[in-house]
Amino acid sequence: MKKFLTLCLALLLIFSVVGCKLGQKEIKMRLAETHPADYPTTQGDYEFAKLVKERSNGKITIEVYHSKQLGEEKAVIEQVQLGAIDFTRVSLAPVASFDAKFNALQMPFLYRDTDHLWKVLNGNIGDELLAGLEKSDFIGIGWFDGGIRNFYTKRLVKTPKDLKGMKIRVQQSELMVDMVKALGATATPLPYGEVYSALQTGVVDGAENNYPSYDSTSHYEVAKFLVEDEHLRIPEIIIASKKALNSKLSKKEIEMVKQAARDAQTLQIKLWNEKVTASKEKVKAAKCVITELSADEKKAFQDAMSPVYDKQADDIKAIIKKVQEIQ
Ligand code: GTR
Repeated sequence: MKKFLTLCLALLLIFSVVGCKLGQKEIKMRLAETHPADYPTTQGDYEFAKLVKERSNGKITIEVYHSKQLGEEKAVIEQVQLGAIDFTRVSLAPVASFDAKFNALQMPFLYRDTDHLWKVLNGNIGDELLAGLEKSDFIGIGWFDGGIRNFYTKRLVKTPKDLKGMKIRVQQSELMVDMVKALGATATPLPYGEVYSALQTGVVDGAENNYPSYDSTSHYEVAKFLVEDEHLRIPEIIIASKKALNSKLSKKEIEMVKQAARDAQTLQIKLWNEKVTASKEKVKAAKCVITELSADEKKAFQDAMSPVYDKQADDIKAIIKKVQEIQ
């Protein structure tokens, strides 16, 4: 009897040790990022991964694969949807092909300022849209700053008329194609990594992006005229695979991960602002021609956007209205 009891105790001990170890098994996950390691979104990804690791007591590790190691954004988003990649930080533009409602958060000239943008993203509208991603097999994790986008070209542009007939690279997004068409230019959707050579070889005459991207991709070397028309503020988004997360993490852990992304925003925004200033100085020093516009001159670009707003479906128009009403 004594022997039997000892055996039972020993087995119990073994099972509890094994069980405990299993419970603590390290979970490794991958996050795909298009930008290089020192870019503000990538630094934000690292901060997010650090917070997740700390808050899971070392159980959950998110490895950041920067510089397109896992592919271009559109292909990566598809992989996330299938569950082959756990997370990605991408621009909202290509995400709208999976859930068109997101166009309501990236219409041209939508936000009055940065404060307006953050009230929308971190408020009910942003939360509801992130939650809606589950229908498309994603989990919306959180937002980063993607700044303001301007056109840059091989010839001087000051008015929408100057863009007429030019070939302009846009992200792989119907909305961005419509935006450039409304300005009388030809839209050429291309993956991010192909833009430099497209500009260099004259496949396109220009593109559009924020200052940090204009700088880090060296597009400024081959498209020297930038016009500060400020047509877009496209948020950066972190999305995850619903399939992968639901199989690897508990509901509580998923909530913790979302909070970690929210808390990583502070550092990402700080680094973003610093980078915008540094990039602007760098491209000016490289003799790029920066054309500043008056409010009236910017309005000419904005006025050209009415057909893009008119084209939106009613449900999207309703969200746009809500966004515009946020004070
Ligand atoms: C950048 C954005 C990237 C990518 C790129 C592009 O501003 O951070 O994720 O979408 O623009 O224009 O393709």
